[in-house]
Amino acid sequence: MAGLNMGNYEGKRVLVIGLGVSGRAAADLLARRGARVVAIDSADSAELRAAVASLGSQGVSTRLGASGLPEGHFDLAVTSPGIPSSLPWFDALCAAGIPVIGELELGYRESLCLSVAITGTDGKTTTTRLVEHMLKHCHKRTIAAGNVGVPICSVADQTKELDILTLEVSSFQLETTEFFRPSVAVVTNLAPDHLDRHRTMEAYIQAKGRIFRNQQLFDWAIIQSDALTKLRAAGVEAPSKVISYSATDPRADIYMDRSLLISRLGGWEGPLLDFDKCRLAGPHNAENCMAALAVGRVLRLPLEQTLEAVRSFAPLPHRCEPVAQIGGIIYVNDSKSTTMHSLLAALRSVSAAPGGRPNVWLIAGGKDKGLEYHDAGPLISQRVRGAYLIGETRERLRSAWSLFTPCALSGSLLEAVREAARRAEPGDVVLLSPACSSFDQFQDYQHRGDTFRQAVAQLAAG
Ligand code: UMA
Repeated sequence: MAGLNMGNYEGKRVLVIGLGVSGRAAADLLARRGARVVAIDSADSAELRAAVASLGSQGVSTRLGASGLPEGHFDLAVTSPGIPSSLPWFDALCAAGIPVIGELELGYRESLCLSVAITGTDGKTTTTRLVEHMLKHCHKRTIAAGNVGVPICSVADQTKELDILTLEVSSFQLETTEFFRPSVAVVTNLAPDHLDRHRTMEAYIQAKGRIFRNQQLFDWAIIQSDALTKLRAAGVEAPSKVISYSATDPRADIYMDRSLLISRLGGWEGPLLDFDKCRLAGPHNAENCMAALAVGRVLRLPLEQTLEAVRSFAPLPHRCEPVAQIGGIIYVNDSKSTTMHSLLAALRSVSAAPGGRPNVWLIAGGKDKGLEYHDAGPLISQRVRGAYLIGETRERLRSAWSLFTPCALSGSLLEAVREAARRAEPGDVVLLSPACSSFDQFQDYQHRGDTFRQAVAQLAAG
């Protein structure tokens, strides 16, 4: 069932908090529904002023550089995902008895089709794009929205023309949901992330678990086995029908044996797909394919067409993306890696040297998300010849890893690429897999990955 158009916003006074893409989309949707919208942001810059200019013509009152809540009563407040609930604004809204929902909840309430929602620590965007590709290949009308960069509020009006909305949802977005109920919910994996915001792994898992909160018995939960164990240990049970999947646990409903993805689900038993025939690579991507196949199964898509779609899906940029081979050295851009979990997946996926000697020159580091870095030590000692560390976390990474591999601090990504290239030999891999977010030095992970590509292109040019 869809979001049911639960709200009547005509004449209501609504406060929107944060004027990034989500806040702007929420303010725009609410204004079109007849609400009297006041939208605030603690920042004030020429860029932001230009971005919010069009909202003024819709009657939205915007306040940049806001340090407190605007005067007067509000019927509702809608927050952006990046606004932490620890912000004093939340306490003030609560004290005033003003209901607070997130932009995802608002967009969901205004949407008019079924939704598939995908969350997890890593692999969310790949799985979301893969499900979108598969649905389109099977002639279903869908749009990918949510944490992929397209706020759900910006597509809510198009949902009446869709069969299914494919949503990537983050722990930040799930924290402020109330009635959000995807018909199919996917959890790709759970590993430490965003601990600077959630503080504990327990709180992070609880936030992710909210994806199931309103599901019904007839809905579906498609959960990677290890994530299922962690959810259950945290007391989160999906009320819906559960399908487990894993590239490493042969007891899962969908599992991997050598390169075969195999189902043991009743009525769907047997090998489904030879993963070696896919354009995606690595066990983490095998799991993303299993999740997509399970979504296809529960949505009753024709198997042959779903298999064609999974086989033809091309890897997304900035994810274990080989960008060049220069003098026998392979350069891999994995800028999307912002957790230890994704760094480990990258180290397992890049090609090994004959005899299994360490052959990776790793470039890592960036903005601190409160993560623990020691656990990667054993795999780093097996795979990494040397690490060049950049950004805010470089000293912390050096103290965590220098027992396992030689570590050097670099002043910039460019310097790290040059140093790694100077030391690398044919058969080696220079891998950018930062395990940290990019915002200390770059606009976002795409900017970081593009900077890596440019540095490699300079090497190639001599
Ligand atoms: N702001 C305040 N006060 C604060 C904090 C922020 O006013 O205390 C303001 C900022 O000045 C800024 C605005 O809030 O103007 C930014 O809002 P936002 O951080 O919610 O960012 P949006 O531009 O609305 O983008 C959000 C998601 N961002 C975050 O979750 C941090 C995008 O995910 C998402 O694609 C987009 O909505 C559309 O749904 C990005 C992300 O990094 C890609 N997500 C995290 C991840 O993938 O790990 C969760």
